[in-house]
Amino acid sequence: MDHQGCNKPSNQAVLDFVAKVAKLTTPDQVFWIDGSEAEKQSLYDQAVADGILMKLNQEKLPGCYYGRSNPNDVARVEQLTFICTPTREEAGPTNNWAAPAEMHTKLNGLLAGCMKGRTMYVIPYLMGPAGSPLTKVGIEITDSIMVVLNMRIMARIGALAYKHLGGGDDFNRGIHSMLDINPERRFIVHFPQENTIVSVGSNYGGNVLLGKKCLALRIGSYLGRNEGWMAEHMLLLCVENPQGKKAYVAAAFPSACGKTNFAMMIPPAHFNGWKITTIGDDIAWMRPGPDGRLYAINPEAGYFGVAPGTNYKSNPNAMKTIAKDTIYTNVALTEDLDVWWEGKDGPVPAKLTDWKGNPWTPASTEKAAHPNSRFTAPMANNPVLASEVEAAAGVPISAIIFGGRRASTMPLVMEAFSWSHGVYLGASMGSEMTAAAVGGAGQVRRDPMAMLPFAGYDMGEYFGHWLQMGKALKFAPQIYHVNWFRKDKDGNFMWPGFGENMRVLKWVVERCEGTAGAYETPVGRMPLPCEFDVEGLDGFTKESFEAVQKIDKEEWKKELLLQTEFFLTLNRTLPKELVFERELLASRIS
Ligand code: OXD
Ligand code: MN
Repeated sequence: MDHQGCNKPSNQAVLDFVAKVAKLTTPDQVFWIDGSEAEKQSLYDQAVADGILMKLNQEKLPGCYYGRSNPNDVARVEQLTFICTPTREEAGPTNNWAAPAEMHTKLNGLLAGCMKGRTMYVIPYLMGPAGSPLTKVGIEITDSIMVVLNMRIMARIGALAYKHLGGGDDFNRGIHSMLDINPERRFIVHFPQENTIVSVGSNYGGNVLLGKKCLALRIGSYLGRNEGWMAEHMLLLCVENPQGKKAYVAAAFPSACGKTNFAMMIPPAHFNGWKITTIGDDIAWMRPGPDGRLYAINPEAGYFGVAPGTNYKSNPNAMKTIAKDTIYTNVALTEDLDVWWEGKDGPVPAKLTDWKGNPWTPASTEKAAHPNSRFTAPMANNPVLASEVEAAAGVPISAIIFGGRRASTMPLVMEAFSWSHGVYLGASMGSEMTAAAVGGAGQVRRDPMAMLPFAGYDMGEYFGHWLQMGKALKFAPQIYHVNWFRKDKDGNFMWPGFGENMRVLKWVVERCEGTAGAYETPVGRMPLPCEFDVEGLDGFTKESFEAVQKIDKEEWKKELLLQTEFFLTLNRTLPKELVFERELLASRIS
């Protein structure tokens, strides 16, 4: 039964786990993934033969493949995502909860016999560089060849995971079955106490690449609280100044606010000699180091990014990253099997096949690419990949940046007065929803630390853990809040964004080094207008800077009410530090 793949481990706990799942799901065969190049090619060939993937134009896009998902399965499903802790309180008011025993019974019913006629793949993987004390081992069992091919880009897979695990049983147990890709039978379920994830009924990355959102954020945040570290929805980058001095920055923005663009940013010509390199674009695992600083790793090995809007202006390095060895999902296809999406460079092609497989022309009323169409690309392709990405000890973080998409109220940049004020800035973070999201366009949804869909336990306790971590650090990073999206009264963006965000980043790192000035406002410290570099910015003057930094007390009073409304929902466990921070803010803006 298990003759394929040559990576059957000797670890008894893994063998027992796989045997138990095989007994329940009754696959025709078990395929032990070894992560080799030969295996990769045979899996791609199999996926093409089965009609699951299509080979793209290999002259234009060497090593690239294309897949379409079921139209009912194109995004993460927060309403079907569960945290099954022994009590509802442990999961907290921002998560869906079910009792673990009940949920196991329900899932076992769905899993019984579900792999009959299918191959069961066993993927051993590492989240984090081999040899890092922060790295975790996962075993994902799946009946989807798409999951195997995407996982081999997004994580370090194969024998190295068994080596890291040794003879122990400390690994995340992940079970995935597509079932019949039916939203009625779709559940993404986490059992934090059992270090187990069960995902059924979907084949979409965020729901099924279990190392990513499920392990690295939801289970990771739970493990981090117990073990004294942090799992965060953050990009990680290195800024190098013209003197060769490096600083490392982590930044949390909600989904679709430009994390990948920021992580791969090219400093504009004005910043001759400055360099940005990428450590991660989505997830950071951080823990205090022996010197009292906070050290971070990127647990992932690839980028699972949104294609629409990606182009040579918004992110030239991403365009280069996805030019080879990439899997595209739900984008549009040109006649010569190249990929296309809304916002790609160049003229709109006269004829395309859209993400559903239908003919498309510029006259069509529907989008050619799904708005959440994706690329899965190895980080090794990134022209500005930081060498530190493999550093087992991680990199010492100087600054943490929080940010959202806000048309009003929030200035371009401000610095927190202290760690607890910084935690408050993160905890009260909000971002405007797009027209597609429930709740209506322009409405601000609170998304604390960009972790609303990803915290694996009670949100108030999670804030408490942040405050605890500050106490565990001798040299805690300085915390900032940014908003690239403020608009003037005519609805125009007040800040050019993209590469010009380098001006804000420069102030941030120079503050951390103690070489840039600041002044205090009721909401945070701000760059001195006489110091903030606006040279070479077309039409953007010192006055424009003051306008984008303006604090409108009336707007802030409304903001405070909205923050209070959100905090009330977390009332049971909201740390008192945050209550006091809110009171201080209220008195400063009154
Ligand atoms: C992602 C997300 O896919 O945040 O990274 O949804
Ligand atoms: Mn994300």
